[in-house]
Amino acid sequence: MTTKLHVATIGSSWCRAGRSASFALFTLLAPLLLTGCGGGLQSVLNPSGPQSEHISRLWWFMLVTCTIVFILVMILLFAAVVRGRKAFPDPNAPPEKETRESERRRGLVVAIATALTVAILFAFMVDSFFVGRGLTAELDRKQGINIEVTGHQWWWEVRYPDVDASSIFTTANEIHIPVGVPVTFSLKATDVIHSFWVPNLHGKKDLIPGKISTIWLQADKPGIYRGQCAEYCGHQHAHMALWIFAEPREQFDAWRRAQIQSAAAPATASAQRGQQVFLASACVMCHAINGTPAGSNFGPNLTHLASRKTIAAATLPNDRQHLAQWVDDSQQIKPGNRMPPNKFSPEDMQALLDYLQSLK
Ligand code: HEC
Ligand SMILES: [Cu+2]
Repeated sequence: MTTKLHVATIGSSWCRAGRSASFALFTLLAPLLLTGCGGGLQSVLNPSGPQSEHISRLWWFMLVTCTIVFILVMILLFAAVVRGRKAFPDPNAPPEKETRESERRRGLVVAIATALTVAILFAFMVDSFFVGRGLTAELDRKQGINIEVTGHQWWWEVRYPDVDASSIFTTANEIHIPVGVPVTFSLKATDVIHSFWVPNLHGKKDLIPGKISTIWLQADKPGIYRGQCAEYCGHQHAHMALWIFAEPREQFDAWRRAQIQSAAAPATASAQRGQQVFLASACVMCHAINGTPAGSNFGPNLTHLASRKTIAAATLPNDRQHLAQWVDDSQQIKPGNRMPPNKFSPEDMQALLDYLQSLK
């Protein structure tokens, strides 16, 4: 983004002659800029796992080959225009008779160009076939961990299954995974089709109501990767993002242990009052806080809300001010989302915020 703006600013300050050059440069660089210039948190060009490595290699192979072909075609076209002008200086004079020799030469050039085109397209096909095989072959290594992701309008429900029922937990929009471990995602949808896409780690995979699809990925570098719903799913489709936190195993295990716990009992008088406000209002119709009577899974599970960096599918930072705005009237922020406004007295609101922020 910043790079794009930067280039645009430079472009506009150039003189007229420089402008067409800067436009050409921009056109050449546009694909790179659109993908975030390779260093991005949400970029196909910054592969951080084996799958995305395959995909980005194929991408570069196609880009470089097509660029060379494009430049060659332009050079030949230019040469043909220049030569054509020289060949017919007088537009009214009849063209020279073609000799058999030059006709044969042209035929040969066309044949070579056709053969090259077929060879290049064939190379693309073979390479994308092997990339496709590489992406699915590793699925057979059914080790590692499983995560279930359900797409809702417009947020992601994330469930960590376990053979031990007491270790199962549910969170939302922020997915922690261990580095260097294959992670199998089971993808579901309850309303419309969504698509799970974390470009640094893998390609897209649709979430289709009534069907479970799986995608396998692995993060080789620790880091935070942004993902996004990649299938138009209604009004707030653009605000349906997610974060993947790829962490060293010990850090992941510590996070997991904390998430399994029920919510901490409110420690202060204000938080206690906040809990009562929560339990006495509509929140319990839609949200679960494990360890309290609130058990609905219509909306995101709030048991460890305060451990998340963002709320509302990566739309807002998770701080007191944004939490207050969200609870008061989330429709101002994310119009059409499935949470109604809530009107509280200032004291009740402060108590509720104290409680929500205590849910570490
Ligand atoms: C009719 C159902 C409903 C009610 C009632 C409701 N919510 Fe929600 N809430 C949702 C849904 C759905 C979302 C997800 C919205 C989105 O991101 O698109 C949500 C999101 C949230 C979030 C953000 C969670 C996250 O991790 O992104 C918080 C915090 C929250 N609600 C708190 C409350 C509180 C507090 C109340 C009661 C005062 C309440 N909600 C009442 C449905 C509801
Ligand atoms: Cu979606």
